[in-house]
Amino acid sequence: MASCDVASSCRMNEEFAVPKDVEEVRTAMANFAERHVAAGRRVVLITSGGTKVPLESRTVRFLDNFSSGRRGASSAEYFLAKGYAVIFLHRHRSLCPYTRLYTGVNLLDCLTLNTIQEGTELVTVDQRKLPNITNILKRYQEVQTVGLLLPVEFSTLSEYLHLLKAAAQALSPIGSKAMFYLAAAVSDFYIPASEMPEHKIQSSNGPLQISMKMVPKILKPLVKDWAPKAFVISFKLETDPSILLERAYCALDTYKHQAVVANVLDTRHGYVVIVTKDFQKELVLTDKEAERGVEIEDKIVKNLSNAHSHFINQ
Ligand code: 9Z3
Repeated sequence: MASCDVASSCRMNEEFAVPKDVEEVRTAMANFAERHVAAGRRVVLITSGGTKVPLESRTVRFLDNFSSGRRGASSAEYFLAKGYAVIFLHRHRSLCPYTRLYTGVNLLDCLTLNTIQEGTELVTVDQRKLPNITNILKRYQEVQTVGLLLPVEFSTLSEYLHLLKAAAQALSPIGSKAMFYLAAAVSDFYIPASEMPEHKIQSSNGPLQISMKMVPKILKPLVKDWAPKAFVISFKLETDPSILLERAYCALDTYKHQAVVANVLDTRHGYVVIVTKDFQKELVLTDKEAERGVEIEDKIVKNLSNAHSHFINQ
């Protein structure tokens, strides 16, 4: 993958529209991190879901990166169970912690309306249609009561880039207590605002040819300048297994961060390799584990939170 240097990060504001609420979100993230570190917790920023790259300013068409958000959402639950406070920077309408478990369920089919007396109605839930709902609800309410989860949404690549930069700056003061777990699927290509047609591209003009620029590699300034003491993990996604490890080591070597989680699209929920400068560890989910409802994210989070402890103590 080619890379443009985001040291030219001044270009970021020109070519990627700044989201209106970025300052508010930065403050919310900084306060969240400060409060939880004061209470003895570590903070993980999880990115999740795919970025959207518009082809027109008044967008009808866009280029999307595949990610359901399951990896990020389930990892968030395991980090919360380990005592982390979680900033969940995710694609609008991708999977979210806890609710992801019920995405296949039509809520209205689980509810019954009972008339208790005239004018008083009670809605009841059929728990058989929402597996394990009491435990999940208890866990969700504990998380909400303590305010352990801060959801932040993005849709476009521009929003993702600016919000990730803001998060890095907000978490910088907590140093090594911050972890970045970058599971979002981020576009490598974009059309700069200055070159984008305003209106819907007309098919009457014939076949479409698009030229896209390389997206600046935001990991470089994140590791080097914005949050230099943090524990940073990126994800490497390939479809060809034969180049996976080579690409993962290449990323580690280029960005000098702490770990890469390498996965192949088709097998991503059953097999990953964690690559660091000190070790390479394969994590496999057996069929038996899968039947028992074990998820590979449980193993990923265990390994990485241990590595984070080691990093903090160093
Ligand atoms: C991943 O590799 C994630 O594990 C998946 C998770 C997106 C495959 P799902 O959300 O899938 O559970 O459906 N994320 C990183 C993808 C990415 O864009 N990586 C870039 C690359 O590989 C580097 S930042 O070049």
